[in-house]
Amino acid sequence: MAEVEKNKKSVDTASLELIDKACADEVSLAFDRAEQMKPCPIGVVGSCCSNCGMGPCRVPLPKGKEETPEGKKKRRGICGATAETIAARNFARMIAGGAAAHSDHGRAVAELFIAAAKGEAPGYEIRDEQKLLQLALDWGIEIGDRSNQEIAVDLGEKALAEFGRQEGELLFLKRAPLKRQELWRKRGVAPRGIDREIVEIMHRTHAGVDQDYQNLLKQGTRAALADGWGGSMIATELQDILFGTPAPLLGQVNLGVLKEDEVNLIIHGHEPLLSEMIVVAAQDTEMIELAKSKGAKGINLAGMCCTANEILMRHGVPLAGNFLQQELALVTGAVDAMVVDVQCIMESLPDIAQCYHTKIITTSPKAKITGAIHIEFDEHKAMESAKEVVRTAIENFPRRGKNILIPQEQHDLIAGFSHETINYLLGGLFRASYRPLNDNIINGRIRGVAGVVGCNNARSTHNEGHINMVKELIKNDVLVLQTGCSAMASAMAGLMVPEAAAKYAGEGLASVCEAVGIPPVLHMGSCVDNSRILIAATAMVKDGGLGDDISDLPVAGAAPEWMSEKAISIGQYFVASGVFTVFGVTWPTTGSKEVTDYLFKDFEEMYGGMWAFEPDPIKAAQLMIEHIDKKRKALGIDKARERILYDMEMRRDLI
Ligand code: BF8
Repeated sequence: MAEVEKNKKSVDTASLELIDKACADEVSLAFDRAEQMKPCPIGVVGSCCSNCGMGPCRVPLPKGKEETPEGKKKRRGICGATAETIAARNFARMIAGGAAAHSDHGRAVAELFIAAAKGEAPGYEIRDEQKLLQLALDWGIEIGDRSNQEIAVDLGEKALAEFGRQEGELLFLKRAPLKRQELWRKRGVAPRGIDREIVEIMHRTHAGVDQDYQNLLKQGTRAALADGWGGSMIATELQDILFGTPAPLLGQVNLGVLKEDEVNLIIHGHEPLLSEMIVVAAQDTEMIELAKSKGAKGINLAGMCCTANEILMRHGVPLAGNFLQQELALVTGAVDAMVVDVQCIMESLPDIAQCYHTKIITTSPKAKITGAIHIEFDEHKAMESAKEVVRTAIENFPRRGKNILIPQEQHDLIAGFSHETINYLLGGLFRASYRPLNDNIINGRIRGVAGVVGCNNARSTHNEGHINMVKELIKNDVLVLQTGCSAMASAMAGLMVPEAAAKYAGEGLASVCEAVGIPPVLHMGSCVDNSRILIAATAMVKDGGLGDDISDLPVAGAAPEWMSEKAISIGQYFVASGVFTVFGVTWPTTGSKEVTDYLFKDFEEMYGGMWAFEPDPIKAAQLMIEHIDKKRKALGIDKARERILYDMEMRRDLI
């Protein structure tokens, strides 16, 4: 493989080493398939409709031509659907897919939460009592002298009812700034039940229903808000109560976390319900003894994708890698089992596993893969399920072959930056607040805050977009909050340790990070934990001095390597919450200028936040900085940015 070509696949040396090994082992990877199969040029811009049996209808713009009134008339599907309707329907369906994935995750958490509170799920217990009581208060659940279990049953049932709420508004909307809530009501996008909004997208995008692209996008917005301020937020909050709210801890990232002399079990997917129990099962003496009897020194757990983020944030379990590294983990030849639940799991895994010795284990009745072993996770007997998974990995250890390559790369990172932790780190236990952050934004040491999130995409160089964008932002004094695969990319580049501030951040941001003792890039968790970023933004508004809505804040969002429908839903709820959000790689509505302009321009007037598309991560970061500066100007704090060298005493004054 030519050097240039190889380097285009990833910027991570561990990944490049394994891409070479896969080539030698004749294993086909997503990187190779992306080269062999180019995207359909009509589908990629949202101009293909396959919603009925008369199609698929393709309505592309004539090549190299601007839209003409005559041409526009011709761009219709068999049913008469215009290019605008088709692009908007496709976009809305992407939101529905993404919101459904996050929200069904939230529902599974709510169901386990209720079972745990009723004592029907042994092994699970309430870990964050303070958060339980706070949420019960917020939702008007009686506390009195009731036990935590009684309160938790009511809370879980109320959370579960949010999915099927037929009327009114989701309870968590009340957490948003008042002005934002009013805007959602005025625009008619304050969501009812999460399921209802998703079903309504599927109804409206059926052939012959909603044929007004603006009206379709309105429903898309409503469903996306039901994800961010509903399903995802429920998942995050209930997980915190049940498994513990994350606090800063040291972790490691990259495929170098695998161990040659231990049983390697990778936990991959999204819902932390089973993985929490696997963490406990792997520490069981019976399991450790079994591993030793098979010749291993111990059991090494490592995470992949968002499950990795969940168990890193709460237990410090190392991160093996992000989305495009799942196949590469198998190529090491050192993974004895990979257990998966739902979302972002490549169907190629069992095939690749056959070239080595790895067992792929599915656990969810919602996600089976041909060629995998299925060990169904039963929350009522969670420890039994977890032990069976761990035992399967251990028993497979002696089958490990000699064709092994574990790359050296692994980096330290500090994770665990929940909203509560940031609040505490900034303000202390008794005066926890975002005030110091706001003050440092107002005085210009911090220029603004960016959320950089989302996936890897085999159509762009693995991790390059994330790392370049984040470096550009922190260099320009923008504090970066991260989740998902994006967070892992930054961690692999060494950006999530406190020393990164002096090395990569601008002078102002570095001085604040050094004074508080935080990295310039904060890991806030998995993709459902983007809800933590919404809460952080709201806390900034509520602490004062930066306007009275999220759209007034000097903040921006991005997903430079997005690929999942979940990313589209996340982007849409950020935009509708007032955040300028820029995506890289590709944009799925460019087949219709009207639809794209509506999302990129008109949305700003409607919601204060809007979309943008820019595949170059540095240019995208500059767009974000421009937006941040625009907001600073509107707040009258643009003059405050000064350039001064700080001595120790001045640094102490920063906090
Ligand atoms: O939910 S960032 S590739 S792993 S979709 Fe998937 Fe994208 Fe990674 Fe997590 Ni989020």
